[in-house]
Amino acid sequence: MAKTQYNADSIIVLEGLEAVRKRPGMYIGGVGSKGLNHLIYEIVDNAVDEHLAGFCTEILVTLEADGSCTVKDNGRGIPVELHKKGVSAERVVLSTLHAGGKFDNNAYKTSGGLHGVGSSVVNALSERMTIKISQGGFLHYDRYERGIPVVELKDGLLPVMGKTKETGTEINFLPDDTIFEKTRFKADWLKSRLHESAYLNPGLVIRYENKRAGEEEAATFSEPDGITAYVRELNSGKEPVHEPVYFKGTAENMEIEVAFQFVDAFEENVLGFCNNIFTQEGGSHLAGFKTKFTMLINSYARELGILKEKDSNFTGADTRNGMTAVIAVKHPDPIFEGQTKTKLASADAAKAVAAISGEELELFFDRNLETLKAIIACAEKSAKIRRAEEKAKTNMLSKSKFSFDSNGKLANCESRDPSKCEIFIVEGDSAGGSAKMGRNRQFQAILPIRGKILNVEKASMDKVLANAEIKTMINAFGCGFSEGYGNDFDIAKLKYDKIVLMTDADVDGSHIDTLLLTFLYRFMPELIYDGHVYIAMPPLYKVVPKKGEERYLYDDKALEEYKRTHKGDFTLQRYKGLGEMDADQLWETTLNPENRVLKRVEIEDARLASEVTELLMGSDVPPRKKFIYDHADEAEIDA
Ligand code: TSJ
Repeated sequence: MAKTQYNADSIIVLEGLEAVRKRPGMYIGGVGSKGLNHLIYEIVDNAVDEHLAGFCTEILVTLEADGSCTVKDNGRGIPVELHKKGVSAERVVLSTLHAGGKFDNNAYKTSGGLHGVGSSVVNALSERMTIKISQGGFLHYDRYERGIPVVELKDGLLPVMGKTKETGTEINFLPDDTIFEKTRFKADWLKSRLHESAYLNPGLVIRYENKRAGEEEAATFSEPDGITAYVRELNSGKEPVHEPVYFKGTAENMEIEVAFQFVDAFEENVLGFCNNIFTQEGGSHLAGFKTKFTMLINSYARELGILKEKDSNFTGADTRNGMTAVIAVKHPDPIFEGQTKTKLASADAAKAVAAISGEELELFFDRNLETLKAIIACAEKSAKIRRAEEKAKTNMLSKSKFSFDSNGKLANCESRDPSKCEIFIVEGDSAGGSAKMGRNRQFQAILPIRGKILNVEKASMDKVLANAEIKTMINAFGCGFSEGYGNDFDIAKLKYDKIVLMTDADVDGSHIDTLLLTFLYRFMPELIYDGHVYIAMPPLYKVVPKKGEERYLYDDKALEEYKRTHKGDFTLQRYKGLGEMDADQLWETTLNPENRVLKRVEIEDARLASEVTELLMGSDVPPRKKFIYDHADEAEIDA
């Protein structure tokens, strides 16, 4: 790997570290336990980067008895020589805010989001930090207090404490208790994160030691089998369907590694990493793998005659029924998005992962027919259950057309972090069923509603509260409601950041939107003022060109634009309703935060809102729909 030369240009001096101390949350996400532990990861990641650069094989992390943390590696040692600025390069590294990527010692340094904010941030937020660097035969020493150096330099250079034949960096730091709510590192979180780093870096040995009174322990994390061992560990205690499959490859300047294994269970556990960072919110690398995997399983299933001509394809979720997978990519310049900046947004990662997965999976399945058949059997099991569920729902629907009975109620999400959760109010049982299957169950809840919801403007209070759909919504949102004299509403208790109305773009759908918004205006107006209410915009068209990629188009303008810019033949499919889309299409077009179009419902103030409620109560439907969409259009598109 190429060495980076140090010069002043490679360091961007943004501002003093005082800025970090003023707004620590901006740099480490928060001043609670999560932000606190993040300090250690930030330092450890520097040592892991030295490993990735090819110079470090061992890292030791110690939770000291005095509450501080020590991280030591056997790399080259942070450079100590005189920097252009007239001080030791070490001073520049630890006291200058530098943008991720500009001070790299390897091509895949963690950057973007909360990652790679740099050791200087940890320094600024530490009551004290001491640094020992073994390099060039000497042990060099430095010390900071709240980011300010307290050791006197000689001709700009660090004092030497003694001689050594070793090389490496050792950093000890104590978090500042005037900044953090608590300063006790979470040992369990740390261990699990260190183990994760060991799985992702098979050549690296990470030793952990806890010297705090009453919790003394030591552990070594070394995983020469890498992510294959990770998948085995994730599946421990479950019944494996086959041995783990592993492959890697390079495409688009990215290194890609995949390991997966199916177990006999109805669950899917696909984890993604980019540059050793866990991408909690998923992203393009996972999308690339999943798309390719679904395609291949379907085409093999047809080739083998398991899917007959009359059978419809397995959905993506079918093909991943029972799958545990780890997908790790190394990207030279990743883009992270999402609420917690843990979603990989770089489109080239999807392409690269799909390309490598396509080649390698074909090679593997062609030689391992038994494994292939076992995996297809998992998909068949899922499809069978899915079809039975769909049938049961259709039967139910035809039996009791507009009743509000308890069947098919809220399918909640797993996450209990309201800032990440979304609830989709979905019109119709078939769309509700597809949405339940197509969603990301981690953070997306589905509440199917059926028929027309009660018009709350006209109904009496007890009638409103007796209504099943309304009761379910009030319970689901968790924040109570306010009405005239009584006010029970507490927005702090809201369980979802986004409430998304998902109805067909026709008269009935528009009527349901209106009724739902009326309900929200009257009982929980703050949800709208605070921007929690959205309208989903499913696509109107799908175009499939003779050559090139198929696309979903969300309005007539987009269709015109497409016709103008695409010369060749294409077929045009018009979507009339949500019910026409299967679970995967619904995910692709309307649920997936990467592709979907959401419009936020915005109302300037209460006065306007009450006028709107009146307007909404008029008898003629089209103007009401128009109002909602006109206003929705002013809102920002949530991408
Ligand atoms: F930055 C830090 F303080 F957080 C930190 C850095 C903490 C720990 C535990 C280790 C390290 C670290 C940095 N270990 N190894 C390195 N390597 C370098 O900084 C380094 C060494 C040599 C060269 C070179 O081009 O010769 C370049 C770099 C970046």
